[in-house]
Amino acid sequence: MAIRRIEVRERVMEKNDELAADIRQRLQAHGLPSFNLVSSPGSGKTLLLERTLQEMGSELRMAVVTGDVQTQNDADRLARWTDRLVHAVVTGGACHLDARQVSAALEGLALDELDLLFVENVGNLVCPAGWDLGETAKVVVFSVTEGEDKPLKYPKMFRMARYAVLNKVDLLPHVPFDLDLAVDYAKQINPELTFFFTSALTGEGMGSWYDFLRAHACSNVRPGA
Ligand SMILES: Nc1nc2c(ncn2[C@@H]2O[C@H](COP(=O)(O)OP(=O)(O)OP(=O)(O)O)[C@@H](O)[C@H]2O)c(=O)[nH]1
Ligand SMILES: [Mg+2]
Repeated sequence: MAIRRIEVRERVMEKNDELAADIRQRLQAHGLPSFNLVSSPGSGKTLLLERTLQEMGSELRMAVVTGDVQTQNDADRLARWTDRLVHAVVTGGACHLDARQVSAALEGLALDELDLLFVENVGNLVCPAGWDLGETAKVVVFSVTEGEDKPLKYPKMFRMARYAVLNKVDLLPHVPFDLDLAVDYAKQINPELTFFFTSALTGEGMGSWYDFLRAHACSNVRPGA
């Protein structure tokens, strides 16, 4: 029984990797970068994206696929800041998005009319690490209320990510959190990580995040340009 279950899981992962490769090819054909935001629940993924849509929406054409175990609350929040479709994937219990769900969401998007694609994964520091969604890079969002040791306790997520957003820096005066130590721990796990220090609430540090997005955005020609 146990052996059979392992085989099934391997087949599921194999199928996911095939679909992810297909997504990556489709996005690359449009020169479209995609960032998969992963974090523990409540670190600020949705607020970061809300502010990004609000403040960068006139400059960059962005679409979001957002996953939640239950409710489409995040999609409702995000839809307030964009006229583009926000895809809500309700996983119905699964603790991560998979490539099949992202692939289905892409069917509804005009990829050649976008500059950036975001995926907001289910809030969980374990499961989403192992699932390739065909993204350009995973961005781990890590807030100052979570404790400095999270990179050491959940190393796979920090190893799989290329970028780390240290969010809620507005709360630093109120919580015992050593920012340098947190960065040090994260770098022990993944020396390649590039960091952003933000408050999605006050807007502090968002400029560097926006510069990064500008630098990576696809320059798909706008109609009439
Ligand atoms: N003080 C402060 N609060 C923040 C910041 N970013 C998010 N929050 C608050 O933190 C809570 C969770 O934020 P969300 O954006 O819903 O977090 P999330 O990562 O999308 O959560 P899940 O989708 O449930 O995993 C909300 O009450 C936000 O207003 C920040 O930079 N500073
Ligand atoms: Mg959210």
